[in-house]
Amino acid sequence: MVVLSQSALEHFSVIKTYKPSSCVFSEIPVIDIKNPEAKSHIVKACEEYGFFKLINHDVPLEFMASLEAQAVKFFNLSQSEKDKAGPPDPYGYGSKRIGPNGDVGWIEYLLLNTNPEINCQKTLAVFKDSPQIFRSAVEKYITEVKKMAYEVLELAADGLRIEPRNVLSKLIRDEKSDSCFRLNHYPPCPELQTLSGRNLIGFGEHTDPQIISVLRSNNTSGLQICLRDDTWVSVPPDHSSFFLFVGDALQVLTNGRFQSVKHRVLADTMKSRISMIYFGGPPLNEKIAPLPSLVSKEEDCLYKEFTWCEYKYSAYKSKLADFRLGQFEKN
Ligand code: GA4
Repeated sequence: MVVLSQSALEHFSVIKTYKPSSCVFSEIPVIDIKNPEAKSHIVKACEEYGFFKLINHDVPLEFMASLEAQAVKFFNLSQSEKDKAGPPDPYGYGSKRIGPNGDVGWIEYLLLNTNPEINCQKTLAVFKDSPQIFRSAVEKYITEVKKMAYEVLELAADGLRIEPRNVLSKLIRDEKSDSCFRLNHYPPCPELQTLSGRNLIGFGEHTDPQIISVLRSNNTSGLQICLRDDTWVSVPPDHSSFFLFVGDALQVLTNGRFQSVKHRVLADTMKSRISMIYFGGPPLNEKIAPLPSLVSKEEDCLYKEFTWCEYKYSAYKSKLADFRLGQFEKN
């Protein structure tokens, strides 16, 4: 008989469970960034799914492996050590609680600003003798992933035939860009499967507020995306590729031509899932509105103009699953 600890039971009562969905996303768009047709493939994938897998990139695999090793090292520390890097306000270590409004999941994480000077000290202090190794692994990885994200946004602009080709990438390239980075650990959860045959939610359904998100995970499954017909499909993991997500701000900039994708992560019953995600956001004072070249007549403009700061503020007042763009739509 499986005996659940009291604390596990308490968590299961608040964290949502789902009947396992066996549907694997077999048509996942796979884009070779070096293919001469990549620009049109990216546009098609962003229009149809708001999501794609990117292969043949130049991010060294050893950068992914070293950062994953650092993440494992951190998450293997005792709870009291990890707690010293918390709470996430919004940066720092968090466990089970996601955001400030009562969302919870079977997860622990480190949320960092991509500018290491911001809010990183309490995290680095936990690495005691080797904070520089962690910091350098994060920096090397982020530098390469950012370069790749710029390239993807430039290819997207080419594919959309908008000019200049850096009209999107400059927003996340700006030195004041408000981008962040998260290391997630979804511990395995064998008890729940045995008890009820259901899956436990690791990170609940949501869209990312930023422009673009770049995810890399180890080879443990769990990521699901929601298709336009509202069905959820599982994305097979691939530790040497990246998965890219259109965020809400890119939906607005493209006047809804690209759509941000709802996604979630389910905890695995047997294996730990480790993921690292770069969220490319614009500077806080940047005005976000549909690009004029993507709006033929003024009446076709779907969104009101807002600053990234206003959007972020409203996101932090919302629950994870809320439809955050609703209040910025024109009627
Ligand atoms: C979702 C995307 C990123 O992980 C994140 C998340 C943030 C958080 O975990 O602090 C939010 C969530 C995310 C959207 C709505 C708000 C803010 C939790 C939450 C309930 C770091 C982000 O930028 O927005």
